[in-house]
Amino acid sequence: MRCRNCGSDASLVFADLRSQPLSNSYLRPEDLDKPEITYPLRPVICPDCRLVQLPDLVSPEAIFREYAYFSGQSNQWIRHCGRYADEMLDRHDIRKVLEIASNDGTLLAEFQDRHVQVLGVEPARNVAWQAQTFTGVPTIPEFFGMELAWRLADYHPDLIVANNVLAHVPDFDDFLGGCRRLMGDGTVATFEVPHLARQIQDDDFSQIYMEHRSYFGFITVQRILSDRGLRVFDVEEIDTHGGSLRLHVCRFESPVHQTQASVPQLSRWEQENAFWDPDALAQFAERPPEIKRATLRALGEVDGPIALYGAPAKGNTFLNYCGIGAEMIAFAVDSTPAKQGTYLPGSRIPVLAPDALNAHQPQTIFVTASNWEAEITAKIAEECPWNPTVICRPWRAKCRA
Ligand code: JHZ
Ligand code: ZN
Repeated sequence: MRCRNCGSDASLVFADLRSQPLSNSYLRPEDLDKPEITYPLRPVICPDCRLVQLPDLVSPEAIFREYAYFSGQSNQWIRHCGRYADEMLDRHDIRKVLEIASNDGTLLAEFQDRHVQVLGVEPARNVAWQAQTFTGVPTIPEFFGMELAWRLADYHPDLIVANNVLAHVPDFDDFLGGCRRLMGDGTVATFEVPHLARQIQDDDFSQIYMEHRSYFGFITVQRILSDRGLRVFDVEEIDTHGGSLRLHVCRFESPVHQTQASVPQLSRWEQENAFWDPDALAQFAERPPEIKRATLRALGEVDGPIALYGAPAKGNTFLNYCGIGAEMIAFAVDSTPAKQGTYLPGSRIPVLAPDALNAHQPQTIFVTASNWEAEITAKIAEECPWNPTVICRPWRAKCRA
């Protein structure tokens, strides 16, 4: 394919997870006797800018207009948002915030609580409706780009937030051009993106799915931004979604924000640890088959029914690649009302409310949202007095609740 960022021919395979249905396309009962469209999950590496990427086989409309992910389902995420708001208000003079991909308004509500004016942009109509109606966050139910930026030209945000959205963007020029259009010399934007190096270090291929068009190393994402007039002036490594980068960004020429030592330090670390070497990145392709074999061995040793706690998109990639379905997993539970009563795409494992655990009392619970392992394991210890075995990252050792 042609690299989404620099146009080079990108054909070095990063992983081959076979063909899978969209990972956030949970099935309703009436969908069970219909075919599922699958897409080849075979991200490739650009030899020049090292962007790991999937082709644009699915339109954003098809993925995002009705969405099953509501960020407020995790207490840890809500705490993360509160800490972020405090950090940014301590660091900058912020009176107005714009969040792109604001989901159910969980993060913007934290700024509202701190008497900051907020505006969200969220293309998933069902999620935007929840933000507007229940969270009370003004939300524009549209995709962000240059056209919307021009319409928002009079908003003048002091802070633009774009968490876990850059990976979904098909056109960096349009999206980042829109961000730059809304920024003045003092404006700060923060982008949180899963860090490719952490995914490789943690053997984590579960975040590879069609919605995630791009997978970022730091040097790569820094250059994607600078090629579009934006400068990373600071970078933090944070624990969300299995290990992410929080990029602090300003207009390239801004005299206000000086570039911190964290930026060259992380670039140097990636170069010194072979995360800037396309051939080294391509070695990751060997890991999914090994992880699949180890996982099936671990789950094959389990006596009795297994339940899942959490029905994340990343779990669907993992289950479908490993060929794990309803013959091995009795059911999944998830706190997201929109997911309850559905079936996981591909594996067709039924998704129930968490109280189903007590009704069935499975002796083994598998957590596929390894990024929420601590929070979910604590909930299991609290909600499941029969002390089930909790399996997380089954290709490693099992762990108990
Ligand atoms: P979670 C999302 O992916 C969607 P997913 C998105 N595509 C993205 O980019 C990545 O995040 C970064 C449930 N749960 O957060 C809630 C409980 O039931 O790992 C969720 O359905 N009880 C925007 O879907 C799922 O687990 C709990 O106590 O992989 C977790 O999904 C907790 C903590 C979670 O994101
Ligand atoms: Zn490239």
